Amino acid sequence: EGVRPQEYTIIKMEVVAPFPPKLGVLKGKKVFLAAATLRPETSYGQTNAWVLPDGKYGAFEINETDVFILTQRAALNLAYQKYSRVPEKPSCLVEMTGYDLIGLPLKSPLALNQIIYALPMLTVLTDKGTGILTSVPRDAPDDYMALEDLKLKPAFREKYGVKDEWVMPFDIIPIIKIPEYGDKAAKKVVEDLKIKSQNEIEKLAEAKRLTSLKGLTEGKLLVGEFKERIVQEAKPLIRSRLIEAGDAIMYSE
Ligand code: A2H
Repeated sequence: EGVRPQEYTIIKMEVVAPFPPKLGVLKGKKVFLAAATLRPETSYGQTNAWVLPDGKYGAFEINETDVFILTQRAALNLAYQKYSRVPEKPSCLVEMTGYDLIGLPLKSPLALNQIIYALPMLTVLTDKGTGILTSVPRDAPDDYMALEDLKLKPAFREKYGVKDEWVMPFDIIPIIKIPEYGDKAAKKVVEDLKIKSQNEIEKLAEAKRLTSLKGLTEGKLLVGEFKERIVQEAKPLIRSRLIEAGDAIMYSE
């Protein structure tokens, strides 16, 4: 844990009805996977959500209309933050594991892919953020490698009941161009460092270090309202747009 609070943006990834039996009690409500990100400006390039298969999650009523799926720890944190109506002891409408979420179809704000799916990632931390991530494999080395594992390893897909069509067609859209790394920065750096799996945590940390700073200061948006702007200028503007539209909230821990 750092000394300063970390400010995340929670992206509201809406679960498309009809819900599976496990989420049946939520019928008629607006239900979102609540994904914590530090890079809301990459939302255009979302290809899926990540959940931890063995992770414990719950569905919590956030205000009159919205239900968020996230860890209980994150729900408790939200209860003390201003924009939510989560009572101090948030009650869980239904408990679930990551397995119950795999394959859920989602509509996510700004995503150029209309429908994306929740997929398994083995390195998701349940004591950080909401325990749910949005995936942008063009720009995030962790996301790139976890998606490669699913694409290239049929046994891995089978183990988690992941259908081919939830994985295959999504990461073709360029979002950000970094002079040194091109418009597929995560792929470039992962290949340069010869990373072979999502479990190579130290090498992936190095890949993130290399892409993060350059991405922020030299990366240029290739799509959307703030096209041609440098990432660090576009980030607060895109975050504000998302929040004003009711598609995101701030979350700190
Ligand atoms: B970032 P920091 Cl495009 N477990 O979002 C593991 N990782 C988590 C997490 C959790 N519970 N919650 C959030 N994260 C990820 C986008 C992104 C991110 C891009 C590029 C880099 C990047 C799309 N995924 O992060 O340790 C989320 O992934 C590079 C660090 O709090 C979140 O931002 O600094 C980031 O880690 C927060 O990491």
